[in-house]
Amino acid sequence: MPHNVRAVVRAAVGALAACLVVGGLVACSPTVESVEVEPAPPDVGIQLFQLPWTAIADECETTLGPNGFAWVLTSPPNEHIVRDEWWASYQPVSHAIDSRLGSREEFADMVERCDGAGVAVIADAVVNHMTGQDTPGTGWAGSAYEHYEYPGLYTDADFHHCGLTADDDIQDYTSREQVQTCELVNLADLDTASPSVQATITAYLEDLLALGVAGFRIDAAKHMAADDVAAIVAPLPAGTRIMSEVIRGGGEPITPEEYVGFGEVFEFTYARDLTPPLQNGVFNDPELDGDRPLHVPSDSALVFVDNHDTERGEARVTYRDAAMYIIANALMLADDYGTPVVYSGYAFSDRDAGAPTDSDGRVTPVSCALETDVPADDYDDGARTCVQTWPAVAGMLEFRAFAGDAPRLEGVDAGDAYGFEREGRGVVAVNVGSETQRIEIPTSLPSGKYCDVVSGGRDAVVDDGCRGETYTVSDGTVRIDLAPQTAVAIHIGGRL
Ligand code: ARE
Ligand code: CA
Repeated sequence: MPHNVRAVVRAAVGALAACLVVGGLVACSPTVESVEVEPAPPDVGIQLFQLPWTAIADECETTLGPNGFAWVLTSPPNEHIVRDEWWASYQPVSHAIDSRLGSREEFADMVERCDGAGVAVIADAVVNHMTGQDTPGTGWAGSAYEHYEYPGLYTDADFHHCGLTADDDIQDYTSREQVQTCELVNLADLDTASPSVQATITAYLEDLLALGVAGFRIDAAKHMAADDVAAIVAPLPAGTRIMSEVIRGGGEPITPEEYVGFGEVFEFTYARDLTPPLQNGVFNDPELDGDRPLHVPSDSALVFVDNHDTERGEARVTYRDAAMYIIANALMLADDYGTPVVYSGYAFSDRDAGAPTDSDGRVTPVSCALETDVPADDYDDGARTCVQTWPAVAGMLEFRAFAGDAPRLEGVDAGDAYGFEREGRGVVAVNVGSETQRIEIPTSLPSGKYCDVVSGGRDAVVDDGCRGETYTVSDGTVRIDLAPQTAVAIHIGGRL
């Protein structure tokens, strides 16, 4: 790019950025007279699975903050059993913040640097259980343990021995008692109704809060009575975010609704509903009043395309199919339901394979800011997917900033294509078929040319054109010819 052009580009980007920061009512494009838009930084999180603290700190500064993520969900920070599999993280040996993802100092430094970049940190809190090891051992940070003995922390009396199944393992998810007092895959199940156990767990969460975290994912929350979780988090400061993992299960008595009284829950139905239309091309509008059947209310819902469990299980759309993954993420980020959590992990062919480590077993830091090939056509096992840097994802966060709380309008169906408007703010359209498909979407966006943020990414307006594709709104309609398996999104802040 010649020098003078780059200067103009920077000026154009600067104008947009100014309008983002200033707040108040500002016209975001010099050519739009009648439309005043205040883009609001969206509440969008990202799960950076098994990424070390030093690398997350870098990511906050180089990719998450600049791309507009409000918070990052880390993997569990606790001392854990010594094993190569990623799931060693989910077998706590103590509540020391010392793991193969980093030391306590590195964790504290990460929180500080992320805060400085405008990104809050949510820690994954594994508090339903300790290890699932039948033989005694020594944890990552040197703590000795036995299955039901964690010196200085928990002793046998602090654990459930449910006596309801042959090996005390959960066998029947339709039994509330089994799910909450028996063992999840042999993991020593804490008696979370006990006041002293509750106090020990609360102290762990308070320790993390003292290091500056904004809240917690409560791992395996379904396996603790909602009253127990409520008692554990009650002493925490107001505003602490509590995100319970309660996988909705057909025919199960324990529901996510039980956990919304003290925080948010991951709504697994959302991802399950998102995928079938991508495969069969049959889209239906959700009920457009914010309520959806088998979903918690929008304000309580954390939604995702996939997470570290589902990409190894039920998810049918993952990083492996970047085109469809972009479509799924675009639909989620354009939607008016829930708080989206983007997922970014590493490629694998073995479900259990941990992230690459150094010879001491520490997980290797990787910087996504240095990856230029995103999304990659093919990821080698262990390679980070770096979804936070995919232009389409960054562009959709910008779309969401401009969409604000504008309602989602009735959708338009055209063959394998589907699209909808966020009233007056933006239009998204996807084509999941193998043929190019034309779709015409009525819109109240002002007439003009708009830059697509899926192909162009964030700040897609450059000089007198678009970095990606350009689409025209005229006479209250936008006509889009969608290539096979692509998405398009235009918003009010991206008008030429
Ligand atoms: C590993 C081995 C086991 C071994 C155990 C103890 O795989 O064979 O017995 O260690 O040594 C993760 C891994 C597990 C791993 C575990 C501990 O996924 O493989 O076990 O760590 O290292 C249920 C729970 C839900 C849970 C999922 C996985 O309700 O909370 O199972 N999800 C969280 C995390 C996981 C993590 C754990 C909990 C444990 O996200 O990553 O496990 O901390 C229906 C039900 C769901 C049920 C689901 C699967 O859908 O509705 O409730 O989810 O089936 O059973
Ligand atoms: Ca339990």
